Amino acid sequence: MTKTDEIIALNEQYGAHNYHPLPVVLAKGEGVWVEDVDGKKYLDFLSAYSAVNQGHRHPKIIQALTDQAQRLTLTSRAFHNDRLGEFLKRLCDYSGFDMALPMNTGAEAVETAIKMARRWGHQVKGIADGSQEIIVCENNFHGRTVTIISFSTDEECRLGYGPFNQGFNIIPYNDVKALEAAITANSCAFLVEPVQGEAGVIVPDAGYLQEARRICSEHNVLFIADEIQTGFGRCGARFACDLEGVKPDAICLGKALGGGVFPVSAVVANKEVMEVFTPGSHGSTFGGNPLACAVAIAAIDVLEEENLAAHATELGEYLRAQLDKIECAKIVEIRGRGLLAAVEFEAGFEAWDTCVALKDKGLLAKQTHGNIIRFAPPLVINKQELDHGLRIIREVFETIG
Ligand code: IF1
Repeated sequence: MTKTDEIIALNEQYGAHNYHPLPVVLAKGEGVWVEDVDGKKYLDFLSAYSAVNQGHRHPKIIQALTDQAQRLTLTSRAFHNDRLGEFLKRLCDYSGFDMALPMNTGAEAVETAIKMARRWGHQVKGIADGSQEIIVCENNFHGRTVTIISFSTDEECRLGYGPFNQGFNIIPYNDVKALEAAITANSCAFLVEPVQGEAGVIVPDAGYLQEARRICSEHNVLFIADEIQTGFGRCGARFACDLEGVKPDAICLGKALGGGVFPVSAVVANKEVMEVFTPGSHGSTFGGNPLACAVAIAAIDVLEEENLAAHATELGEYLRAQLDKIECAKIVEIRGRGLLAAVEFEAGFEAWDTCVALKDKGLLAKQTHGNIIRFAPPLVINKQELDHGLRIIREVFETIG
């Protein structure tokens, strides 16, 4: 048995089988590269689902982590810590909002936004408590808590997990008429991914987000963007909503906010909305811990100092243009924003073997919905590395037929 097989066997025996990973066991990472237990190197074209935008073990982020680890790591929110204020200010300056509420995982940020929207709906908009409605989109992915999967349309995520939460109204994505029609006097928020990630990098029509924003404003409904995957430069701007000149009422953030080190998430909003939270009404043991704050400040610094959003725009256009040139009859569409790209193969195509072939040639990517492969390298990737990745992709795709 190889080392790889041994470790996979351990995972299989002792770990719940809630994933089906590619057969590769990673042991090291640096920048856009990861290395398996046998020392074989791979280009990471998944970036931990966009949590590693700054690249693996970015020196500045690791420095912030180790410096802070020498001083103070966790206090709970029962006391103040000397890094939290600095982090919140940095995040508010970056995002253009008044206030932030720190949590850990993306799902917690979404849960926080749901609570905020419902409370705002009751206390500010005057909806009877318990009647608040949140409008969401088909094929959404916002996380895996019971509340969040209550409004998922993916049966695999929901099967056997009922009873579910009420108060969600599901409409088609990229459909402003459906949004307008769905709004009632009880609507408190519209929660939307500016580009749908898990659905397969679905980019809405130009003007969709703007129209949705306008409709929400007109009906006094909060426009809440889930930028957990699309934010922090991934789509070629600080936030994907920026690409459309849209300013949400609140944004859910996570993934790359943790700099590829550990979970840091947050909701940002303006004062009138965030003010609904009062002491005791929400919280988290780990949210806003000093180690997370130090890492997140460095994570944002790196995005800004290295101009990673602009870099993602430039290399993203190049990536899609090059993917477009690949001759493979089974490809039906190439799409994306910035360095969040997807190749869709014809219906029924199973991309697992293709991902294994990519892996064997030294590039890691994962399929979604069987026939879509997502390419989302760390934003620090340079042109040479991207070309190297494209060579591998071309070689594999051109053998598909
Ligand atoms: C898994 C996908 C990506 C997210 C958006 C909230 C969350 C996510 C827009 C929750 C998380 C994940 C989680 C991961 C796979 C991954 C994913 F394939 F499911 F869609 F990124 F593309 N909002 N996305 O994309 O954040 O609680 O996980 O920190 O296996 O569940 P989390």
